[in-house]
Amino acid sequence: MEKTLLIVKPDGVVRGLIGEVISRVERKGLKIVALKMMKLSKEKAEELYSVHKGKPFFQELIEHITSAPIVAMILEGENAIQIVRNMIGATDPSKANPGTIRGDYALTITKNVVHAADSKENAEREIKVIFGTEKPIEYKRTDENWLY
Ligand code: 3AN
Repeated sequence: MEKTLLIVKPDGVVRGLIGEVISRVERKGLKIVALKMMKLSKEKAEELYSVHKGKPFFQELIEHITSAPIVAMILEGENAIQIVRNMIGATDPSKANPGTIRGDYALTITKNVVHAADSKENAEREIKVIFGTEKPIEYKRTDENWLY
């Protein structure tokens, strides 16, 4: 089953939105197979956002993501990557549709509450950065027969 990485960023954690984010993905039917609160080191943050190295907003991005704890989770489900991207909304909250996490809870592009992997390749890479060799936990949701 497809897996993706979703992160509640420091602004989401500090604003008390961890539960809101988790609640949305749970109700959608996605399975949380790993969950972790941590404070990212500068090195890990730069690894996570390596694709943005050299861009004008890189420094600000690293400063923000290391400014307070994050909550990272691995989510499993059919088409999980695209589904979670749809649920978080556009990167720029002023363009994110209402009903999406960023559309409902964010105003600015750096403090946009969540991060989610945007491809299979990035999901695998980002999961390794955050969870290392830690294995996702296998179990069944009671509603699986009604989701699939
Ligand atoms: P997404 O988080 O939607 O995948 P990315 O991966 O393009 O967006 O960007 C990662 C993060 O970098 C964004 N969440 C945002 O905080 C920041 N970012 C992206 N583009 C800009 C920009 N033009 N100005 C400032 N920050 C940006």
